Amino acid sequence: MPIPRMAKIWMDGELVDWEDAKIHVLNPSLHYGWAVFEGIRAYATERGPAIFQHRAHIERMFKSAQVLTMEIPFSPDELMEASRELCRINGQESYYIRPLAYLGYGEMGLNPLPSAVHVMVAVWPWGAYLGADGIANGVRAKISSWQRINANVIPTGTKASGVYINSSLAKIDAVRAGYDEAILLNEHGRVAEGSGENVFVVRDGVLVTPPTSEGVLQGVTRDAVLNFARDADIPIDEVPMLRHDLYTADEAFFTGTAAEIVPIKSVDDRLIGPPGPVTRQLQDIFFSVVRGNEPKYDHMLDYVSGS
Ligand code: PPE
Repeated sequence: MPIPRMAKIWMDGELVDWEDAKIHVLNPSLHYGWAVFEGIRAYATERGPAIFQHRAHIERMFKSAQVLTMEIPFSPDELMEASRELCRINGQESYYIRPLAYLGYGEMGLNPLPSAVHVMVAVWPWGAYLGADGIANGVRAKISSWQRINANVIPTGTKASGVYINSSLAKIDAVRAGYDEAILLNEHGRVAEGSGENVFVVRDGVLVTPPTSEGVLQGVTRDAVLNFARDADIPIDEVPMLRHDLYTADEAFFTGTAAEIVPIKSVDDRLIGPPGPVTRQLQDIFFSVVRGNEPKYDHMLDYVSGS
């Protein structure tokens, strides 16, 4: 996905011109994948761009940093203000927001502790992650031969950069085989998640998703969807899932910040079907909330104008 060039990037408290936001090639985070990040979206609303579940994302980033023993030299409020500021000055209606905490240049070797921690935040418009047609009509998923990392390999609730080698290996295989997205199984052979999404099925009217103890990221979108479902009296079951549960689902979908809510129309060529009523209902609620059209859920939005 080519990144459109914006005016400014935030680096350690300074607004830097887009093309000057550079680091040294001997940066240890580049060599060892030792960094933590978030993916956040700001949506166009009548009151200007609004960031969905901003604090939840930033809090997760601090938890990721805590696990990696990285001390982020800014407060959550400072990082949130950095994102709001970038959304205000880069002149777009909607954005993907990417904060990253990484190590500084100076040390090399596998002990990250002597390296200073730096933070950058960048924003740019990012359209439908799995395509507009994917959101409308569903995507074809393939179960990966790559196993999802387990919590004793790298903590799975941690959005660490290096973890994404696992996701990317799965993504490559799925795309090369002609599918849109991969679904990874955990070390027990049960369903974990997509390369960058949580996965849900609907079975006999019940919304089912694996619990985080299955080694999946506690997705902010996943939490929001569970919340919307609860409020809409859709029964929920967070239980381990087998691939059989995917193949025989009444409905299935992915959730993620980049992906949003994407129906899954088939898994390993077993047809699930066009987007079903529960998927549609949850998509409708989600897109209405993020566009600022649901007063009940307005607390989930951080309006960058501050009003
Ligand atoms: N699982 C994984 C492995 C994952 O990377 C994400 C987000 C999710 C689940 C959903 O989490 P949430 O966004 O909080 O609902 N993936 C991010 C990175 C995607 C990328 O290609 O980069 C994202 O969606 O921003």
